[in-house]
Amino acid sequence: MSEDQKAVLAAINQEHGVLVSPEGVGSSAQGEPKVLITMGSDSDLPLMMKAVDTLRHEFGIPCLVQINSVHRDLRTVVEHIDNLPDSVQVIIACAGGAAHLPGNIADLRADLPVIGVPRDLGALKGIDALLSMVQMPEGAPVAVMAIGDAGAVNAAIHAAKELAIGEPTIKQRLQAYAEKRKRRVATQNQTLESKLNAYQK
Ligand code: RP5
Repeated sequence: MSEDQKAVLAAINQEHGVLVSPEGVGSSAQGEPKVLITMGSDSDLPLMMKAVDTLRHEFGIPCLVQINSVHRDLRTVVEHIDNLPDSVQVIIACAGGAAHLPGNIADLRADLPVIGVPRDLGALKGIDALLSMVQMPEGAPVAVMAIGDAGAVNAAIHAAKELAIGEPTIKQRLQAYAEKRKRRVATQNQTLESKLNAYQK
């Protein structure tokens, strides 16, 4: 491990969250975190791993992952979000139910873009989280993604697009990702005739 990387890891503590990168998690991770992925509970983690894995495996972007609950421990959320490492340029925040986390963070960090991911949870299946994120009053915007899996993946892509403004390598990885999606359509067309034949009576 390089001296620079040792300094990055030494500067990250539990107050900042867990570093995750293409190389691994915690002490196995490398690079400076560019994104904070935060969520109200570790029950959101299966959903948000889709954002973590898209960021690190598709775009090579290291992130911090941290639990922050505005209905269980609001004071600690304020401390965490006030003291992010300077390298963090985008925040992705997920919550279910009456989902105040992204909106609260948008107020705390007027200097950083906040992307909200509504979790499909409970009696209202994520509609409650979607509306509470998207209907932010004027002045504290949250860029809200779709409810559930698509929203988690899209949050990572959106964060990568924001970072790509200043980083050509990320721009190239976004273009490679788009090419991969195009190839999927071509492959589907190649197998279409046999699929149509299977519908013949
Ligand atoms: C929200 O409450 C969390 O983001 C989670 O989506 C939801 C339920 O949390 P748990 O009861 O599973 O901890 O704050």
